Amino acid sequence: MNNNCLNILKWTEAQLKYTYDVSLQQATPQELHEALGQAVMMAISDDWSRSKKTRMPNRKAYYFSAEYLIGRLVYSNLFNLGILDEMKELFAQRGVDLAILEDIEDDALGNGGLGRLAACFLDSAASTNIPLSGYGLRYKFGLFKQSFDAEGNQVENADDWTKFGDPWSFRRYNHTVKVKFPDHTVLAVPYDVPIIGYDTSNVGTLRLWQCEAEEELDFNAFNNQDYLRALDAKNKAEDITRVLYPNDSTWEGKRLRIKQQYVLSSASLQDMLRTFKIAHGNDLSRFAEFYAVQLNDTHPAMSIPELIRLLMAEGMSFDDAFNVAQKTFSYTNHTVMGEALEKWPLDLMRSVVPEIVDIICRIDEKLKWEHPGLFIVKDNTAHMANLSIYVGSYINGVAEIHSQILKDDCFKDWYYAFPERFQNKTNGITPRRWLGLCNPELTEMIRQHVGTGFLKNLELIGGLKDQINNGTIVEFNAVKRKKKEQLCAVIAKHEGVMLNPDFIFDVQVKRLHEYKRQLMNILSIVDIYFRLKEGRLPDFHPTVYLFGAKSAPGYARAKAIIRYINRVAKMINNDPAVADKLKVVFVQNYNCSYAEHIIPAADISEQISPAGTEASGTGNMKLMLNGAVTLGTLDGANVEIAQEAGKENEYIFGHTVEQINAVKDTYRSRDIYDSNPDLRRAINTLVDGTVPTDDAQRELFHALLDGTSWHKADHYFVLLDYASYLDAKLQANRDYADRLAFGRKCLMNVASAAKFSSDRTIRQYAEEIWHITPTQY
Ligand code: 26Q
Repeated sequence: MNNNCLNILKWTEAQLKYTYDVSLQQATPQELHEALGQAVMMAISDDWSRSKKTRMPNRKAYYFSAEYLIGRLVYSNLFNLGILDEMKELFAQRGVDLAILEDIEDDALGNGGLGRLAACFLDSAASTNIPLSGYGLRYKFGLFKQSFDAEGNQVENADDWTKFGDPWSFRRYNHTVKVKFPDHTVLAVPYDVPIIGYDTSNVGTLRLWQCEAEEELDFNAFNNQDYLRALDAKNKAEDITRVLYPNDSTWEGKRLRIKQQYVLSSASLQDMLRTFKIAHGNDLSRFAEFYAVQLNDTHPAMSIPELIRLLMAEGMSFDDAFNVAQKTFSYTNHTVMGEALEKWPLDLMRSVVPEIVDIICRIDEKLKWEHPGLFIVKDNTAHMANLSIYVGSYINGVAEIHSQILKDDCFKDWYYAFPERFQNKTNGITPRRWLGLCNPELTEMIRQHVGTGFLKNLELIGGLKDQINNGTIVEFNAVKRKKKEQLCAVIAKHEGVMLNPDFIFDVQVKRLHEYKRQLMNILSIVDIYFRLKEGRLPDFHPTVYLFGAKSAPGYARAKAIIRYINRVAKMINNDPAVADKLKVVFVQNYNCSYAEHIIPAADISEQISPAGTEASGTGNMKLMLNGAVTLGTLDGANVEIAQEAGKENEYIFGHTVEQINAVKDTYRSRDIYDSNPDLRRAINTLVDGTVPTDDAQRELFHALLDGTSWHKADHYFVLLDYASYLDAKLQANRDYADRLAFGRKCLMNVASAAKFSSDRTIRQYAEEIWHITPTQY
């Protein structure tokens, strides 16, 4: 038995005793989590400090991100330490089932893909010894918790994720920095989260800033019995990191959001300047020789003017500071959709960060002098993406097709001026969490056929391709069946719905957005439902359609779609005529931990955005790695998934980017509605009383068929792609009957997923953008 494990157990028991006065067996899940977390922190502390020191002398990279969706840390940390099974065993011997920690809530300091990508990157960098640290914000409330009311509405509840403590971070008050605003100065207090590498003693760091007041209590006001005002400064400071903005994919011009972005930028850069001086002395002109900063979208783009400001405050000229900044920063774009691009009104910005605005304007003048025709400031508005391209070394998209669209379309003029800056870095996912941890059964099966090492070197998984035969397919199908049984238990517990693991599991899990077309999915289900009742699909293999998605709280259309899906689910699930054929489940509070249950059980992965809208997607990769076939458009990373696994092993449908561009100006959804009676009947259920209707559903109906003042009808081409979508969906359903042929497709997906390891992605960032090499131990 591993010595480490026994120590951790011993320390856990000691912590429980002296902080809660309980035994291992008496401890609540929260108490056990707290104590075990502290014990693990003790166990890794030497490795952590050694890792920091070893990195010190060389060039390092920093990931600046407003979001980190790290999920539940307790299992993944034990997993990466290689002791998860042993610890489970040790606890079991003492009558404690570590599964009780399933009650522990996720760290959800992110919305979706962009935040989860940041977490995967940190895992990959730590595991491959790449010297990368993360900087972010420690929101008091992460992404809201979601439930559904009796009508099927999304209800949001605050995610008070630290209410039982936070054993996975250390508060480092001695590294506190001050961040100045015109009307107050706040403290940014760092909390360091260790990023434990897999199969290495390297431990990386995620440093999260929490805002606090310099003076928590105004004693003058207090003495005058003005108790509320006595706390003004405290609240005003703490407000800044109070809550994560729950929008993904739409930009919102809120002043508090500027403050968040500025705190992230300023605090992180001040911290880097401090460590620079310790390691390399006072010659700040050499800053970029040692530090590279990756901007995770434009959310931290105020770092660019802020670095220039800080360097000028140390005596550097504007031109020299500009050059340092340009060599330091690179920018990753995560969206092609106009409404997501950050454009800040200068007046609003000036009222919060006046000096930053002055510097942006100075940069803009320089740009317009050098490149008339390009701009950062236009109509008194700062375009943060343009700023990031201009004062940066590289800009990259997150899948081949996305990076191409950036060059051809969104940033065409910029590509013309700076072609050498444009790169692609196709996204990836960490195989530790998304295979090893969430699917130990499949991991073990793969190990038996290709040996160990593939969780660290996913290229090895390709070795499976030669071993796909009836034997391994049967084995794979048995694993899939087991994961479905486990998921059924989870769904029974959390949703109170009983599912049958013999059904096909068809899964769409991602944020709720019109462009992701959950509406197209549910319309096809309604269509299938009616056809089944008419006996028109005699050989239909029983299928459960699973949805998991949160809507931004202010996004009325997305909320209407959730409600409609829930109403359809209720109708179908209560209809005995289809009980043995069809189920629809919309799980509540889809998050990282739920994903870890759903993804291994999926047969079909729905990736159905219109071509040219989803930058990459990463859920598509997680589902592929766990042996689901993709039912998808040629959008984002789906293109590369089909390339890697072979188109014959996916269900690709719909218009391509070129085809959409060719028809979009003349496209009339109503013509399709008029000519396709099955689709018409499905769409009519939005308004005809088949399920309870309401104004918002009527609005969805009209948006599909008539358009609105701001969008033409069916902006996301639901009707355009519908027929080929349904064809592909029904084809997959027929193909499933041949369990060997279908299982072969699934295994081909598993065996072809190597490219989508975030280890590969992060290595490419290191080599091609940051120009850094792994630390040697
Ligand atoms: C911006 C300003 C104000 C408030 C919120 C925001 C905001 C927050 C989050 C804007 C966008 C986001 C998140 C975007 C996102 O998750 N994009 C996804 O990034 C993934 C990783 O690259 C891709 O796989 C997805 O295709 C992309 O949608």
